[in-house]
Amino acid sequence: MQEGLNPMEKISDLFTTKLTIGVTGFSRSGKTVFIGALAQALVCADAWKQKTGQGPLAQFGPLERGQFRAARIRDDVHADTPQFPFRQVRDSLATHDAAWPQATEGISRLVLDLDYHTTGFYKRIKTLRIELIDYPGEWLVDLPMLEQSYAEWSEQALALAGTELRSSWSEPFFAQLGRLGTGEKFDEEQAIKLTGSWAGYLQQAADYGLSRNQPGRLLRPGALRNSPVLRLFPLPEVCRDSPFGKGMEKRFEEYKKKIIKPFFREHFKHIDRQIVMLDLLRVLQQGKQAFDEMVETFREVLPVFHYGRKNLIPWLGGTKISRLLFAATKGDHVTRGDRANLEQMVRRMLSLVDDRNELRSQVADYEVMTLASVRATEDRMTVKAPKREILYGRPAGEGKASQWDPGGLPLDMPPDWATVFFEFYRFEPPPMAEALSEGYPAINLGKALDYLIGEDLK
Ligand SMILES: Nc1nc2c(ncn2[C@@H]2O[C@H](COP(=O)(O)OP(=O)(O)OP(=O)(O)O)[C@@H](O)[C@H]2O)c(=O)[nH]1
Ligand SMILES: [Mg+2]
Repeated sequence: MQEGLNPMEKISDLFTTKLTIGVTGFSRSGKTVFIGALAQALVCADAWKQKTGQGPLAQFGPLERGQFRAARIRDDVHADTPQFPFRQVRDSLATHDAAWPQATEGISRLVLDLDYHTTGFYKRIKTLRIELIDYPGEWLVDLPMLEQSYAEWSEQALALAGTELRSSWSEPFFAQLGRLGTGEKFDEEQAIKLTGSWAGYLQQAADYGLSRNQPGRLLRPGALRNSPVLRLFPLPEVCRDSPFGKGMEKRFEEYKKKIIKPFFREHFKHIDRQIVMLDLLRVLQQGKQAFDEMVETFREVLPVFHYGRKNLIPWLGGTKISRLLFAATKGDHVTRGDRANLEQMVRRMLSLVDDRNELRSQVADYEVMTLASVRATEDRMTVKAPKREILYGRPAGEGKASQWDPGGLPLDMPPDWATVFFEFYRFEPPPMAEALSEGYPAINLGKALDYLIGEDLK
């Protein structure tokens, strides 16, 4: 129970059911926009109560059945952990010159109390508390490091850094490494410099859309920025026996113990439902290498979602995630007909990832959806024959909204890269005059919420 609550609140807290919903995905995948839009839609749900099937929460069962009463943001709960910047997101989106919210870093949470009527004969009012936790997908990518020694990790990370595409970004790191002696003393200044080069290389790879970037905290340090435990990078065999190499090895173990494990123990372990934001469109636009790495990264990370005690991380004592939703985000960037294709692509990508059928056998329940948390485009048709679907919106850098043809999504999986023609326009949010009272227009936001918690409002 929370400090600072009055006695009535404390009593009602005892009868409140609680659910923790994890929201993850790589940087720029759409976590902040999703949480901001979902919270705004819940707070504004009243506006849509008489209009079944419309509004941002269309298909959220409890609202459509008339069970849902109201949602309240609870600033007083978990007042000691970073709070999701709900108001900043709203101030940025719900204004005349709407703009996407700023990138966020690290972990944050938003707590909402949802009041609803029970479904039985005696209609009682109950409260479901949802805690939305926004955490970087980059942190999950560190998981395989737990199983590795420093030597194993170094060999793998250096080999990856030397591959085509990545090698142009890692060159400064390798040049610096070449000047490191084989009997080097441990020197913090040296460690800072090399970490800077390694982090710079990782950032360039991430900006390009590549996903196997370790240590993930170098990209998303959260509260640990500048902390010595984040001065970590791989070393080749010739350097690993020196005092410098031994110092790095110690740091690697410290990183596992003090950074990776606590995140899983303190946060991940308590997640009941999980949504994974997947910006497949950007990966498709970047091409084969970004796509292949994403499949590989998912293959390594997927076991973390295994349900129950026999999960990949035995020291954790299992995970509780009973519903896992893969959301193909920014679904308003493809034409209407392609939204079903996008969902289908994610399903096929998951079957590439999951060649041992673990999703079906080890994950409690999972679903795939195309999602646009804030819809920035309208669906239109061309006027002249042959008519085809196009998007109406304003890509970044354009003065006004007009019609755009993003091309079609590839139908094969893995795609035939030579024939992929898809253009990702970064659409700006339109002015949304009624956003403060009605929420933002969306695609499948209510459906996503219904999958995650619909059955819990009984
Ligand atoms: N059109 C459209 N664009 C979206 C949507 N969601 C996210 N975006 C775009 O994706 C960008 C990143 O979204 P965020 O929600 O900030 O992504 P994030 O996962 O929180 O990223 P980090 O804070 O960097 O980890 C936004 O600035 C938008 O350009 C959406 O529903 N529709
Ligand atoms: Mg964010």
